[in-house]
Amino acid sequence: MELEIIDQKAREWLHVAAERIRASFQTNLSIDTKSGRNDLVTNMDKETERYFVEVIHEAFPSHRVFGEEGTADKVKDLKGIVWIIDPIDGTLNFVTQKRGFAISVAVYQDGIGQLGYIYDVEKDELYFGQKEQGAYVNGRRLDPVDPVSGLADHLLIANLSASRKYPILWEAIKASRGLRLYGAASLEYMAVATGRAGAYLSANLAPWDLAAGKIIAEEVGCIVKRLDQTEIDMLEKGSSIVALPQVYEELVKNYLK
Ligand code: 2AM
Ligand code: CA
Repeated sequence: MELEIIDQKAREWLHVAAERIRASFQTNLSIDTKSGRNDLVTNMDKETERYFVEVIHEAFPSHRVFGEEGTADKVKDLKGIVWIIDPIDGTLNFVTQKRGFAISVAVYQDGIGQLGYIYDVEKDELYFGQKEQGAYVNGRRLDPVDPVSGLADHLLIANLSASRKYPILWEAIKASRGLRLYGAASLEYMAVATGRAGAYLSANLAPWDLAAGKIIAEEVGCIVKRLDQTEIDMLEKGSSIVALPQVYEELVKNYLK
């Protein structure tokens, strides 16, 4: 029952947050750098995270919030209900293009992903997945992914740092239909979940980059792991692969062993 109320609230808050982000298109953003000149944070990243933290704490005082921009709680375990939030995934796209970014919100209960939301604000597309209840985009149910098509049938998404650490991945890209890069992990997860790409590989993602994507992608039959094929620990940064089942088998057997 509580999940139903959480779901209702999450949708309400996502729409408010998206509207505020859209309104910010007409204003001057204030942009700061974090770890380097292309690691950006804007006032909208911070304001959007602060908004979620405030409304979640007010509506559900026992829930904790784990997020990117430092306004959330210091989360060291996943006991109880923890919201894992990236207020703007794809900040560089947001700043330079005003498209290709998303709000990513996930609800984990005792470490298990229950609800995942990825809102492509510019396209007005809300992806949603609920554990064992399927996945949807704007209310339309997503089909399970194709379990038999392989690497040669699909585009691959891989970020370049992933291929530097795993040079053999260039061979996998050659064996695929080609390389694509979108610059927002959550939307790259959705490209695989909707069958527009066979896999997305990244050397370094944070929990908030993939927490919602993992729930949604697994609901349609994708495999989600670290590049070394271990399970993802939602408290740690690290590599990630999301792939259609047959593409995963081929990547592991031929390129990631
Ligand atoms: P962000 O826009 O929220 O920072 C770009 O390839 C993708 O990787 C985006 O989803 C981006 O999220 C994420 N990303 C960029 N730099 C990162 C870093 N240092 N650690 C983890 N994720 C990062
Ligand atoms: Ca972010």
